[in-house]
Amino acid sequence: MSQLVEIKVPDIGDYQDVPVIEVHVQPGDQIEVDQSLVTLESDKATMDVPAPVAGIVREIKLKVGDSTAEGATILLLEPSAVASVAAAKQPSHQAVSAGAEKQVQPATESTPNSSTKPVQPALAQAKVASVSTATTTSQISHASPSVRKFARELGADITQITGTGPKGRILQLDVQAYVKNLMSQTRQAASSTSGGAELNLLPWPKVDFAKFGPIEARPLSRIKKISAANLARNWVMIPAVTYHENADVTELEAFRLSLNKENEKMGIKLTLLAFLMKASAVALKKFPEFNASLEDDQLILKQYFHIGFAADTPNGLLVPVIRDVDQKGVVEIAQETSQLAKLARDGKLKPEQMQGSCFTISSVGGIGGTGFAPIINAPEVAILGVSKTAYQPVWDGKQFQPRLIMPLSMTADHRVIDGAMATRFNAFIAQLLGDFRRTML
Ligand code: CAO
Repeated sequence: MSQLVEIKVPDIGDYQDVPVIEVHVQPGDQIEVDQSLVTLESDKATMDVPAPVAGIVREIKLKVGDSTAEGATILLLEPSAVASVAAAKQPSHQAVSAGAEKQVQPATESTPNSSTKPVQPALAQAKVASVSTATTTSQISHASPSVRKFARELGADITQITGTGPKGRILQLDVQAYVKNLMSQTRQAASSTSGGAELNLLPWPKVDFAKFGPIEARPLSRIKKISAANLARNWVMIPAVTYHENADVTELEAFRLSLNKENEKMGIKLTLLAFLMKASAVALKKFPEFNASLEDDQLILKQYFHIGFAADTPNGLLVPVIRDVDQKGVVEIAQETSQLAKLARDGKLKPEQMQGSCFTISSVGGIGGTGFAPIINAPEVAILGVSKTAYQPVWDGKQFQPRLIMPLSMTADHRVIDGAMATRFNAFIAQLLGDFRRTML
């Protein structure tokens, strides 16, 4: 009967009752020197116990969930001929000093927030003692604690990863490549039209804010979560450019105020938004590429003119849609926007009232601002941002005149709309707002 060695937990510092979080081998496995046997996790660090000698695992004495400490037996190993020389020279059941074997790299990883006390330079090496018994073989994953921890954090199954390091060791790069590959497969399966973009971004920074002062964690509303995902995709996927223009709305505003005075008793209020909608529908007709969506390699040009408007609600941003704006008058548009904005604020908008939009207007003019870069509401190709009108001195050739100026900020998808066309579109809208009679032409 061949001689067995008892592999023990080496010096792990002052820790007692350290939980076993992974057992990397099983009876019958052929293992090599330095191969990870188990991973222990103290409150400060994750530590791998590497094999001090090569051989075949005969019996495992620890399991996941056990608590252990220095000197506890991990497993019984039948040393292979070459690697076992040093161990075989030792008498049965007698511990071999860790330092007597090949030196092993420290294999610890501090957890975030780990305090000042350093963990002992790793599990330098498992202690070995000899016993007796018999043999078989198999292969297992080979990775450092930090790489195992990294894989665990990403939810990656380390046993499925192929190592490219020395002796097939799994490196952090291998884990990244594995996760990247999985994500890319998932994306391809999820959407054949996604374009296959791979960002290869760094993980989001994790900060324990409470370390710096009091905090309150407030869950995002359902609407915010949905719009966050949409906005992030649109921001990343669309090569967008924002073009700025000033519209002189002095006459338009005077006209609007006079109409509102006339219609006061009927309870009808015309807002600038209604005029902007009407002007946009006229501009979309003149510039069909703005009334379009990019689908694979073709542009879908729409022959209807439905326009969405961003509505600020207590639960987040919603975009109600006015249908067939080109066929409606400003009064009707104003009434519909006010009804839909109320439904949005009351959380009563129906899904169909938010669908089918060709172009979106985001007006923060009632609040303020001098310009901003709105994010396109995909699959649309442009969005018009509107900021607060204000009197500005405008040179008329002889003198400065006080004119009411509305800042327009239009973001366009550069894959469909180039800078010249975008600027023409903006200038045309400004022209319509400058003399609203032009919308009838
Ligand atoms: N410049 C100056 N004043 C403006 C203006 C502008 N561009 N646009 C509107 N106003 C004024 C209105 O005239 C009104 O004043 P009076 O009550 O004296 O007439 C006041 O601001 C409030 O207007 P309103 O908000 O009632 O009406 P609206 O049609 O301008 O806007 C709506 C409706 C739904 C767009 C708006 O309530 C809203 O939610 N805006 C925010 C949109 C938003 O969040 N966009 C950002 C999206 S990206 O995060």
